[in-house]
Amino acid sequence: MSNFVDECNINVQGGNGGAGCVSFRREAHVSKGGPDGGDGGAGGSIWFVADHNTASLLNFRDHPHRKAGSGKHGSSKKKHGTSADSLDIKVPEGTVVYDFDGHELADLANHGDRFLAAAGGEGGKGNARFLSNKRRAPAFAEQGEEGQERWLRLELKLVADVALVGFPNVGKSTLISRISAAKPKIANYPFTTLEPNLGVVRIEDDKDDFEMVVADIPGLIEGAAEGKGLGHQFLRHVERARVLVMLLDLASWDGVSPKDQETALLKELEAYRPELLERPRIVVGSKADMVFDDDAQTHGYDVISSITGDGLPKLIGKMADAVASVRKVEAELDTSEIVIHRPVVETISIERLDQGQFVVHGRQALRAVRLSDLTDPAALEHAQKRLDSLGVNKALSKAGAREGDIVHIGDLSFEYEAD
Ligand SMILES: Nc1nc2c(ncn2[C@@H]2O[C@H](COP(=O)(O)OP(=O)(O)OP(=O)(O)O)[C@@H](O)[C@H]2O)c(=O)[nH]1
Ligand SMILES: [Mg+2]
Repeated sequence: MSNFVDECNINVQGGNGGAGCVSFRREAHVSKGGPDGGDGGAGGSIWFVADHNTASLLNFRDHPHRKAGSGKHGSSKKKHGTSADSLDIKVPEGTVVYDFDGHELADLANHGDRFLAAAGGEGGKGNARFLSNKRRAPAFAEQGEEGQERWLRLELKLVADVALVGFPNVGKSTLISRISAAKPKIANYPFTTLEPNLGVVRIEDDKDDFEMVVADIPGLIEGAAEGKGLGHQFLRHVERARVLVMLLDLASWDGVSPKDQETALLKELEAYRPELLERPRIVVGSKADMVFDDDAQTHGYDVISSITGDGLPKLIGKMADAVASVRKVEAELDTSEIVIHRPVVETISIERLDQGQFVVHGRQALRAVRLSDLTDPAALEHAQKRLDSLGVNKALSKAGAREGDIVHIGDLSFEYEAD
């Protein structure tokens, strides 16, 4: 069970920043007032947030794309565009985030841990920001930055919330196959299950979805704690489960009464690890369709039938309640700090193509040339100054650029001129 890995690929796209506005004040007696174009709003970022009520990555299998909203454009009278909200995507505790090259980017171990999956684009500055002593009427503004887009890979090592415990052949595998998408082998003989099966049980309601991982383990028999049967090696999985469901066969073929099954199971759990008796436990009789529904035969237990479905909603509800309250206690005990993972700050890098061509990479450099009108001489001058102060020219000469080589930054291409 410990190597049961849930995994998915997810595409995240931060929202684009809104464009800055080019606008001039209108006044009755002035033909062209000062620049008053407002800034664009920032695009929304996408965060992965570890959440203890999310138990699987199932959600992303069929819908792998997530996109945050874009910022609004700035407008005249220095009105700034509104920024888009960031988007929190809930992932289970224990989700590990990788890029497609296999590098681990984050390990969201505890409830509340956050990872910036895709940064939203910054809003562009309006022309009001480009006013200077020399430049009285800037006719350009910054365009919004595009949001970051990438594919990420998520992996989760599942740990069971609920373990199904019972004698062989009582219907554990049948139960998990009814309440989750797990497809274990089911047969009418003991020790059908040789390896634990995990299934995710989802409860969808209007407020919030609730998920829990259920483990169907091989049947336990008397003496399991000392190594009899198959149960022993799997008791350690029971050990990690938050809640135990003890399944008692109401129609046991060797006629062991449910009460005696319960007593024997408790004895095994205790012999293996006495603390297991403290674990929240739900006891339920299985195969209710095989007996008359009276106390003499159900022995006063809650009962289910995985064949007819009787009692399953009630059982699932009880399991969810028990799991939720254990998780709540854990969250209160949890003193771990919230880890915020930030992306590495991108610096400028130069890529050399053949035939005297160079590409400049880096967010700041791209931003310097992302202006609304690069045919405007003042805009071009502004861009060049910024590239210079970012050290782009130095970096180009270091990379071997010579007079006349072609340099590409974003949509802009120009001839390199040595100082
Ligand atoms: N009539 C009836 N039969 C059931 C029910 N649940 C399971 N069975 C049958 O009981 C037999 C054993 O079911 P399994 O689900 O394989 O039992 P298990 O507890 O997983 O058994 P092991 O893996 O050997 O421990 C199968 O023939 C099932 O069809 C039920 O609710 N009603
Ligand atoms: Mg089984």
